[in-house]
Amino acid sequence: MSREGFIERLEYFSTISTGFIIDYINSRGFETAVKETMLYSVQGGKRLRPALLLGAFSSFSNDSLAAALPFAAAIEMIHTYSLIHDDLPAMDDDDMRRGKPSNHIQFGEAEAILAGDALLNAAAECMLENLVDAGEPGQRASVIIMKAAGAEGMIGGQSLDIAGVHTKQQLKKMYSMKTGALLKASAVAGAVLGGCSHGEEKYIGDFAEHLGFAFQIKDDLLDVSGDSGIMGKPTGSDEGNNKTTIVSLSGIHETEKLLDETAGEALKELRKVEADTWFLQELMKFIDQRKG
Ligand code: GRG
Repeated sequence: MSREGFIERLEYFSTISTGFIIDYINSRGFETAVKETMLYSVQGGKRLRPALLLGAFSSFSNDSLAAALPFAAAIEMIHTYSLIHDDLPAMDDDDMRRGKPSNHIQFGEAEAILAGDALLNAAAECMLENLVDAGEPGQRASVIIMKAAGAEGMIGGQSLDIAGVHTKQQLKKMYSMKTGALLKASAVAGAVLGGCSHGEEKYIGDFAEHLGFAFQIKDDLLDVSGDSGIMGKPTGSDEGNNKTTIVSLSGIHETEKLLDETAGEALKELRKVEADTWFLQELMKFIDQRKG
């Protein structure tokens, strides 16, 4: 499949998951300020997690994507809630997100907290409403997603980050929970919904662990050398906040080498899977080469 074919597919996954999320929020029976604040933050973003979920699903199933869409939407709503809460003054205190003022800058802290809470709740609702149709794979996918978002995954990682990390080992553990867990859950939930075997689930999980680490390595590199216009947020924030990152511990050259090695490891795992994983392979390369 060509690079153009990949970008077309990525945009398609992004369009359908965004459409699903916006329709879902709009279709809810409430007309309070929180609807506007939720809709504000779900717009924008690369939709990497829905792409991973839908790409993994398509590797194992030729069925309509409709079966996987509620789960892709749920994971993106969880990711968006984490960004809203992460930007709050009590957390990372960031004023810009997705190329516009962060939710709390636009609407105030109280509304931003509620927008995040409501998105997390909507994610659970969205999956639960589809459990009858999605059957046992849907139940497993829901558990995979909610666990990855919780204290064993993303929230636990945020807690480790707040406590402070100083060594490469601590940093890797923190990254694997804070950002890696949700990325891994996206790929594994998609594969499970698509009907992968037990063995394939393990390979997809290992692939996604490497992909998640590569994503974070790239994020650290972009913070020192990225284009803030493309990224939709200021660069240099890690150094400004005195944060330990892979770049601060290893330097740019070593970090670039580590990124190549980690992306290579991810692709190696995919070669163990018999299903056609072309989209996931291209997504790994896209993350490696992304500029924002
Ligand atoms: C506050 C509960 C809570 C959790 C926060 C994941 C997380 C935990 C915070 C995110 C903080 C952050 C900016 C980490 C750097 C890596 C990262 C997740 C970047 C944003 O993800 P992208 O690049 O964003 O996929 P888009 O906007 O494209 O979706």
